[in-house]
Amino acid sequence: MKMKKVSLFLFSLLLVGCSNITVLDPKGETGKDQAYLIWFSLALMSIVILVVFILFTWFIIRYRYTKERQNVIPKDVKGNLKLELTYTILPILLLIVLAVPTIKITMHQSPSTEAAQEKGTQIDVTAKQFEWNFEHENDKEVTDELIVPEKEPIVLHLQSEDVIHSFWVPELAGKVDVFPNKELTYVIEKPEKGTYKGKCAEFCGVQHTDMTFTVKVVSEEDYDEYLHSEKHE
Ligand SMILES: [Cu+2]
Repeated sequence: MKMKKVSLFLFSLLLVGCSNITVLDPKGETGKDQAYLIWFSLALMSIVILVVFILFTWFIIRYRYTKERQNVIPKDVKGNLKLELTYTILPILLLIVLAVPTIKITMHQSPSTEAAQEKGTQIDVTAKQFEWNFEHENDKEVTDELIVPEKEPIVLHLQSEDVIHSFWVPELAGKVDVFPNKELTYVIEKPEKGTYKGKCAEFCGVQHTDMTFTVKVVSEEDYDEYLHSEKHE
């Protein structure tokens, strides 16, 4: 009884953390592709689980111990080609169906190692214990706040000054590891207008939890004005 209470408590703790899964409410194309992969694999897995549980339930009822059958010895079966082919080919097909969009989206989204020439708003991102520095095309530098225009892709040039960090804006994109001495180019496609929370997703030291930032996606006019304004918002 005590165990039950403890596990119930632990389980509710787990659920408390679920209120903020913004990954599943994406606000841009990159995030939408990632969420699609999560839902798609979940759907495929659910089909498998459903089939397994239906068969499982059917078998334990159909072949349960009964008085009538207690002395029955089942027929000796040596292989069943049809069945074996089915449970070999079916999982392979399922894995192929899962692999095609996964590989396509992963390849498309993975950061490139060279300072790749991608079209869009170019931002130099420098991570260090425990802050994010964003440098715009006109050398405007801001800490922990990234303001970008909507519609255009955001091309991030990520680098770390010290240890490995990880760039993550759950509603938009990520996670991308940020390394010292190695620049990565990562593109966030078609972000929608809004304000989003970002964080470091790689434990990087004692104040790792404070390594947060904000991303504001604004209209192109507002971005222009912001770029040329003196004061840092
Ligand atoms: Cu960090």
